[in-house]
Amino acid sequence: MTDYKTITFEQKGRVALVTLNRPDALNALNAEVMQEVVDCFAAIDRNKDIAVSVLTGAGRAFAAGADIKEMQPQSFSDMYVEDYFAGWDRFAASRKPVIAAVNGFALGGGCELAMMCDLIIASDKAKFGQPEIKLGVTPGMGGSIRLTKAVGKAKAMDLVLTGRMIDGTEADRIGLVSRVVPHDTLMEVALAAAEEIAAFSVPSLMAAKEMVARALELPTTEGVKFERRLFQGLFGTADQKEGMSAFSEKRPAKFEDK
Ligand code: DAK
Repeated sequence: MTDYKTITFEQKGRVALVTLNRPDALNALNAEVMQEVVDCFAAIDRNKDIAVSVLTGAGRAFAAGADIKEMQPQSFSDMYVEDYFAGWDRFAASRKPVIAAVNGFALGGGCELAMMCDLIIASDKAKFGQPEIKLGVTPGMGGSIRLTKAVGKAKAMDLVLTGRMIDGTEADRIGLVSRVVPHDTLMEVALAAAEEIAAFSVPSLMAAKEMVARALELPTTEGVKFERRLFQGLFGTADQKEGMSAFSEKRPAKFEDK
């Protein structure tokens, strides 16, 4: 789980820290990065000792988008037959919570990757944008749908049609990010948030993630039913008994992810 070329993986207690590590190319996302990220997060989902992950980028960027040099020569049939970049759907389907700690440029596929995560904590020096229009294309990794759901049509059209960048503070104001923090405190805040979440029971974290994610896709009555079934199911866990007993006994809960 540590033998990667384009990313780094560290484990800090129940928190995984995954860093996109092509700083000379501003962490541009090529096929190798995608495969390594997908493999790494599949391993995190299988690892019983990890509850939460933080995804960040080395150097000046979170990720400055898909690798333009890799994409430039490709034809329609290359893209279509290989289903280029479809692997990112597997990352988006990760079952444990993922926090994007956005340290710099999050452009194009980099902004879309951040939006696949569950929380986005941004540095005030971060730069978000969907500049694909300047390359003669459009968002292709879910940006048109996830961005529009996050910030609404008016702001999404502005970003997608002009390709302009916004900073972390504007991204916070329009609802694209969960929190914006001073640049120097980014990793401290992101890891503290991850540790706070990692103290909870993994089955309830997975259920919470799944229900909020489905809320964006389901009609209200179906979403409420889906939430209720997951909520009811958690009464089959030992951690529900422990969490509620600990409350009554005025002591901290000791969860076992069971
Ligand atoms: N791809 C490849 N290399 C990149 C890159 C990228 N996206 N972004 C930066 N680099 C490289 C630069 O080429 C440069 O490399 P060298 O020339 O030194 O070899 C190095 O990183 C440093 O960049 P700059 O010299 O340009 O640095 P500056 O500070 O001057 O400018 C910048 C920073 C972020 C403003 C600029 O680098 C920039 O505009 N980068 C491109 C941003 C961009 O357009 N991003 C969107 C890419 S398109 C798909 C799904 C999704 C996608 C595609 C397909 N399918 C499902 C099929 C996604 C598409 C995209 O994301």
